[in-house]
Amino acid sequence: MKGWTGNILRVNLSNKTFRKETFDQDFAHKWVGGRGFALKILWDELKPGIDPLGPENKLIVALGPLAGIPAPNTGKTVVAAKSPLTGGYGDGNLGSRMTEQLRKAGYDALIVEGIAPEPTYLYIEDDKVEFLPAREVWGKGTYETNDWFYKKYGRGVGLLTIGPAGENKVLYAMIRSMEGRAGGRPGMGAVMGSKNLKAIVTKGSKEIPVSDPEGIKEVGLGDLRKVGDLDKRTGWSKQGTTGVLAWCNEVAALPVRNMRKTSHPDAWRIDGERLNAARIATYGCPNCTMRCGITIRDHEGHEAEMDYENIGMLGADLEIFELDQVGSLNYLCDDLGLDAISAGAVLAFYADAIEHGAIEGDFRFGDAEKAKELLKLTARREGVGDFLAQGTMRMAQKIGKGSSDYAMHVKGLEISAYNCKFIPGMALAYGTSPIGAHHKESWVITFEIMHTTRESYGREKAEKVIELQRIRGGLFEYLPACRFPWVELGWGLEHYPVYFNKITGLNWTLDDFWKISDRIYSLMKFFWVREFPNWDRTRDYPPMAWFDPSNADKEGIIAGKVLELEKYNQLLDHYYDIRGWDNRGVPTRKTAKDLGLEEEAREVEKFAKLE
Ligand code: PTT
Ligand code: SF4
Repeated sequence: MKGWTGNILRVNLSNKTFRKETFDQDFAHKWVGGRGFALKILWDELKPGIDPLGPENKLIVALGPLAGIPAPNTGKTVVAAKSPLTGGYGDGNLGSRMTEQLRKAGYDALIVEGIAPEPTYLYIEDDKVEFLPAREVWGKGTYETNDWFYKKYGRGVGLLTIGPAGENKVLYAMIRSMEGRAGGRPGMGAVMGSKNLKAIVTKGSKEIPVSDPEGIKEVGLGDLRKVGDLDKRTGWSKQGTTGVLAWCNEVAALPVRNMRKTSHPDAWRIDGERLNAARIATYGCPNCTMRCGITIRDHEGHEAEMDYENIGMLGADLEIFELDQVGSLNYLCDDLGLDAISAGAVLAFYADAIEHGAIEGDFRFGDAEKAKELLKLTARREGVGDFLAQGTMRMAQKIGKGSSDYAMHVKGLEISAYNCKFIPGMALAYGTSPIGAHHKESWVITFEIMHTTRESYGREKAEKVIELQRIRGGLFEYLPACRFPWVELGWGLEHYPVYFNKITGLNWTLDDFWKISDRIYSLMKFFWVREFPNWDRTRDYPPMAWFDPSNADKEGIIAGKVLELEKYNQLLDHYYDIRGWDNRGVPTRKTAKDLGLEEEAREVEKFAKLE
């Protein structure tokens, strides 16, 4: 079986044991890698209802055929577990040297089980696994932690770490890797912290098995150069992801004031042009010629790496328009190991609830210094930080007084930086994202605004959401590879079967991939239904604030407009119909059979009847 190592490393922190396991061709061909592997392992091995922060949850690090191969943007690693934030399936995808090192060590996936009796880090070098004390770095920020490990093992090792937020099980703590990279929004850092696991360090010396090594080198390296040239020609990475901020402001899609507003006259002060002008360094993931990370000097003099989502949520949504202050908030999230999207959303919701008299507090929109203090309290779970550490869904449940309507999350995961008060297709993309509200699954917003009308709730929007989910939430998450060459530069999807076939020796077409994407999406839904057997379609709704006429913009291009619930339900019906799911949003028996999920369907039927 070329293209896969065929091995999974299983490590148990409770009793310090490990073993190398193998998987067969059927497993490889059915789930491919990355998200596919992680999901199937978690489905098979987790008992429903387990505590995500208890010993029974498992942290999966998953790779796949493209991981670490010389081809465009193949430095991505998937981290996954049952999410403590949402209670459902959770994962994230981050650039890391772990991608290549873990594969060179001989594994396509790592399963971490149990809880270490004391702060620990894992050191994996080929067939060797060590459980080592992490006392010296426990409590330290991720920058200092990374330096400590780099000093000990060199900068070339694969390294995943958590900060104090993960150690203290903040429900939206993330995992950090190399410079400027973070992943696992639905609390993957908290799962790592609950296991007393500060870091995973990996070094490998083996060859990654490839069917046609010369062929992939020739095509892959040539294409890496072409993608780099394309990037230079278009100038995309001058502003990177932050180029979209000015556009969101212009088209009334920017999150402002807990998403109550959709644009702001001061937004230009934190846009991509200002960011590029303030740039002091550039960074990127391994195997990438685009290098989209932009670093600036923050208010306290740190080097802060910035992306659009972070600026949107920590800047515009909090009405903080000093770029260096937004940089400081971003730096703190990175150092403490907090997801910057959820952290921004939580603070915005807190300020909003205070403003509406639902809760007492002294935090106001625009107060950067107080926001920094709150982030530090959150990571340590001190004082009000313990409350903020739970995320908007639980905060709203505790506050009551109708605050759930403006807690901006779906399924417990905070909405990222696209305000869909009047963008039905993108609202559907958030509603149906299989890990909670994340733009990564289907960024339909540009298609919707540039090529259709915002007024429409037509079937074509549901079709487009699914088409993008197949590519973004499917293909790029299980190969895995960074999707930016395709999204941002228009690098054709037809290149990916070429890489895949040279690596595996197979002869797959894009249609083969879409079936796998659909299989993964249906199994992710089964995962949720098994955890929440009384599943109903309201869980696929965005927050009620987007349907509330009193929340409509008072001026501007969408003045007086909000989403309409009845029409959103029609759009959801189209979506379910195309997917072959029933009107609760649950895959039918027939769909399960068509996707090769009969066994999984039998399992889920123990919890909820299928149609
Ligand atoms: C991702 C989410 C994103 S998505 C951003 S900015 W983006 C935020 N980044 C954070 C950060 O930084 N620090 C922090 N403390 N919290 C952060 N939270 C937010 O997390 C990321 C890039 C980006 S930048 C995007 S869109 C693309 N995402 C990809 C993806 O998901 N899959 C894939 N196959 N390719 C992708 N390419 C792009 O990668 P999560 P990264 Mg991250 C500092 O993982 O959980 O999905 O959260 O991966 O290596 O940092 O690169 O405008
Ligand atoms: Fe990483 Fe950006 Fe390159 Fe993608 S384009 S691999 S996110 S540096």
